[in-house]
Amino acid sequence: MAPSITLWFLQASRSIRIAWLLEELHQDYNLKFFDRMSNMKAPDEFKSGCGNALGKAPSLQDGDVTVFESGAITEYLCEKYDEENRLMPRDAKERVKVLQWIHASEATFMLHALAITYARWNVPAHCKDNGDLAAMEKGMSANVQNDLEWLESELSASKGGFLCGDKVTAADTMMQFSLEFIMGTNLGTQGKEWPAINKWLEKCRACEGYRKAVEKTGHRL
Ligand SMILES: N[C@@H](CCC(=O)N[C@@H](CS)C(=O)NCC(=O)O)C(=O)O
Repeated sequence: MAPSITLWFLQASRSIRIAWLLEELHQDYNLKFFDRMSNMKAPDEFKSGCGNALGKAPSLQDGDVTVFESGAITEYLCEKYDEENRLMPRDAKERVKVLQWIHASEATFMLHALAITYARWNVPAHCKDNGDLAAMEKGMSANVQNDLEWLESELSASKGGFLCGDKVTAADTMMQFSLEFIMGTNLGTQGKEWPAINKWLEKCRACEGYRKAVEKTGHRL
């Protein structure tokens, strides 16, 4: 039977969060894969077909339901398909921790890091030459470094090596992309090392579900 789920996937993007989650949930899905255009935007076919009014990735269709915003897609998929509560714990205290990371991945980590990306993309060339951009980045790195300190200390205290214990949860499937993006493009890191974060990223990359998602989608940052 054809899978009911279709993932609109843009290379390289937050879409990998959802592909990884679908693998962890053992759900089959159709993949609509698109490369970015030279201006980094999604192509028109993606924007007109994905069902997200903003034309952003990821977007997911499941039967007659369309969901976008990676955090909302994550909550939707867990509610519908995580019958054993592996990705989203049933226990209220554990569940709230996972929800906190799901929301922090976008509303804290990506928010602060993207301010730097947008500055890099948009400042006039002379600001790059005269050091203004570097000064801006230094100022904006304060928020990112706070976020990274928090994550570093949580991971250092984690007994199982993942964000919420010894198994992957939706906290990891959401947060991993944010950190790959921040570390991979040195957004606010200012040359500092984050050993617990790096170790956790290695652990995420080694997960079978993540490797399957990368293989199926061709995701590469
Ligand atoms: N908060 C949204 C962000 C969506 C978003 O900005 N997606 C980017 C890729 S990571 C995108 O579609 N960019 C292409 C474009 O703007 O055309 C989410 O978590 O899904």
